Amino acid sequence: MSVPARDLHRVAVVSDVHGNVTAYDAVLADIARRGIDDVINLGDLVGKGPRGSECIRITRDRGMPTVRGNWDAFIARDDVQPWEHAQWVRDALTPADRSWLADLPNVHEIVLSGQPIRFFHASPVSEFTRVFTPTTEAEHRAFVEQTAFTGDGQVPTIVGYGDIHGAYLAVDYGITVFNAGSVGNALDGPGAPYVVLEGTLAGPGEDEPPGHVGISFVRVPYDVESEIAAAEELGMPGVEAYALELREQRYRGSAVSTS
Ligand SMILES: [Mn+2]
Repeated sequence: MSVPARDLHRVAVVSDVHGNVTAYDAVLADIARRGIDDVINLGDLVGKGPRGSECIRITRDRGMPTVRGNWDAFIARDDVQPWEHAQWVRDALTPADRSWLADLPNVHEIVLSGQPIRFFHASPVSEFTRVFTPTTEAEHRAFVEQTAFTGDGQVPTIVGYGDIHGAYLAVDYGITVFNAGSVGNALDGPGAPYVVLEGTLAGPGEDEPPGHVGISFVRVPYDVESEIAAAEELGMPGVEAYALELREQRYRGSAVSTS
């Protein structure tokens, strides 16, 4: 009988880069060092940090599957932004950057080891609907709901998202939920976090159950002071709040959004 290819394949998952090129470069170098080619981006490429356009260029050049974050959506949508920092972020993007952001899909799906895995920025409801770590069965089930936002593909056994800037893993009720954390604006500790998924591209054989998917959390140190200096040099409004977030992982930004 023929045996399907069972080589392990690895996929890196990054999220919430937020214009922080220094952290993004460090994470992508770490991913490359591990020999991983596939990278999925869970959105919020822009805002909070100064170099959104460069983050978009890096992401597009690599052809990374990317879903739309809340910042991506409102920065791309509104000519006039509600506060100075957001206006500055928008004005620093090219028209091509903005239309690329606006056209991003809201969900991305892959299969590893025969398990459907779904990715979105914040929740299956929208990129603006924030959810934290699930504990109850109902909360776990909410992550795999089929909505107008996610479509009606296979019900996932694993869900990955970003948005809350805090990495975690919650496994229960047959549903695995992970948060990739924020590469560019982590609020759960120093460094730039991301996730590596490992499984087979081939599904299980007939009459075999789905295989296992490995989930690893990585944190990469990067030069925070050099990133803050870049933001200062570019004259980014709100640089003091940005510096506090990067140095101390303490949110002190605008009252409009916490992440
Ligand atoms: Mn974010």
